[in-house]
Amino acid sequence: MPHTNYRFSFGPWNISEGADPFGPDVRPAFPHEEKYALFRTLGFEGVQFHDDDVVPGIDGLSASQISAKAGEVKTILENQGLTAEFVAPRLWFAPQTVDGGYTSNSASDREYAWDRTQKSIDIANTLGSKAIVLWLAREGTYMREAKDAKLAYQRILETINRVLEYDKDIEIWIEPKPNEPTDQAYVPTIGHTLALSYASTDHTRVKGLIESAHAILAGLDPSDEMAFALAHDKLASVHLNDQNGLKYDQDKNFGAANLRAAFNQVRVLEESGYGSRGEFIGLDVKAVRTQGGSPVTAHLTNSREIFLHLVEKSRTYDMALVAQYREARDYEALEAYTIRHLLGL
Ligand code: 3MF
Ligand code: MG
Repeated sequence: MPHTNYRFSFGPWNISEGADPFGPDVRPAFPHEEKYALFRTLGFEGVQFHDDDVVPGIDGLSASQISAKAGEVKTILENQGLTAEFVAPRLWFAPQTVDGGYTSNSASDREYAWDRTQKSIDIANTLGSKAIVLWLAREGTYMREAKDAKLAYQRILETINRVLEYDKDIEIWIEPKPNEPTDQAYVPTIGHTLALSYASTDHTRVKGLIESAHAILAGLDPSDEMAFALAHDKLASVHLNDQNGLKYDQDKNFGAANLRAAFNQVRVLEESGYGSRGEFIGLDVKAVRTQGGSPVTAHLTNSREIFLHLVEKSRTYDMALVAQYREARDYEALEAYTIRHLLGL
């Protein structure tokens, strides 16, 4: 199999001011417009967007104003040699989304969620991106009795079908996550995602985006989650990062908490030829609050570098030896070999 030449992407939110729920910004604001010039020099050619990353203040703007602003960003991307990977409706900031978007108990709030989704599709088209991403942030509950869960799942499926109907080319990539900000989220795993895909009116356009940390938060192994999507040819993108167990969503650097689990993600992607059809290696890594300077970008270049080192580890993993150990069912020897390989011994 020819070796994949990986393309990398991240979203402008990954270059952040360092605020967390317990404290304000620790670095001066760095406007998105100035971020685009950094991508290529950092080794990235794809940009991931929320609708309001492209069009700030989107709720107060008319359709033509939104389209004009998206057009401006498209020109910036072209000038920088960048590709818009996807646009995600941000359905977790506005007052209309406090109880969720598509699954809100309020009909007018559900309409607001649809409106933002439609706008995201229009922006994606202007940017030349083929997909919207649904990270279903507030589609879930804190108190289980607060929503009719069956109805909620039906509403999510209805929304998917509505998108497929609204635009005959757009793809929907669902990014599952089991919790945070809600106590329990609907669509917590890639299994849920693909069930929705197959239940939709055009499953070929409904795929998954797997974030390593989200799989870990669900108590699952990210590489197996990826393999599941790959087995269905439905892994559209990834958010590689890391997570130190069942805590808040940490978005640590790729490989920083569990190098072996990171290796297995890279190995599974490599073995299936992920990326050979232009799929991006997306990174969703957070700049730590303690890091000085502005903009802070080392977490991005470090994560990208670790990924590439692990690609090398994957390409030099002795598959004949692995086959031999599997055949002999000597998984002790297989594990010892794998660890030695990762340690460079
Ligand atoms: C949430 C996330 C988000 C989504 C992004 C795209 C900050 O845990 O990972 O990243 O990926 O909002 O929908
Ligand atoms: Mg993410």
